[in-house]
Amino acid sequence: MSELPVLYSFRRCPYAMRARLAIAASGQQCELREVVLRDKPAALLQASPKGTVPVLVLPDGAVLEQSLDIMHWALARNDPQHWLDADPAQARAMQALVAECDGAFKQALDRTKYPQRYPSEDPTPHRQRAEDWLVGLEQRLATGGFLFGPRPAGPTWPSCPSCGSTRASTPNAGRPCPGRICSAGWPSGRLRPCSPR
Ligand SMILES: N[C@@H](CCC(=O)N[C@@H](CS)C(=O)NCC(=O)O)C(=O)O
Repeated sequence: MSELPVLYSFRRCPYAMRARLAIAASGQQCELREVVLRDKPAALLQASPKGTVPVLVLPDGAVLEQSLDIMHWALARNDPQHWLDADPAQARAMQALVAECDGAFKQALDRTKYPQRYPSEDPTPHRQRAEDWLVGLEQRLATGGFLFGPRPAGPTWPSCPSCGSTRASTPNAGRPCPGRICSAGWPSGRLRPCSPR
């Protein structure tokens, strides 16, 4: 058994990204095991048979197999940037936004990015739904600087990898990416508009 927690991750997975972001922000040390999704290691499947990443295996053998659980594990240990600071009403609003991101937005995003997986569905309305949701985020950013006020807290981090993923899905020249939000500002904690491409 490793002395450090072991994080099974995939570089481009937005769920793994947010887990890694929280772990980095909290300063927790982990052993990072990058996996190939089409050839998952036996140790990952043994720890978490559902076969998604991220998965965090703690030194005592406990397994966290949801990205939000991993984020909360890390930030509960150390939250120097106060990502989790919120009054109860704000915390509920943040959770609702993350649920939208992981639910309706993700469904629309998948149907936009991978139309071949949904041959009986027209991707156009799904793309519109995804864009509408991103425009809502932009309106929040325009008023507060971040999604919930003047500093990066709560859902800024869980949702920004998915927003970046939307941008990555629209490389067609001449068309603005949906919602124009991109991930260019992560290191400084800001989401900011990206230029059309
Ligand atoms: N609800 C999970 C979702 C994780 C998830 O769906 N990860 C994708 C990669 S982005 C995955 O591992 N899919 C399995 C596969 O493609 O085989 C979480 O928040 O951790």
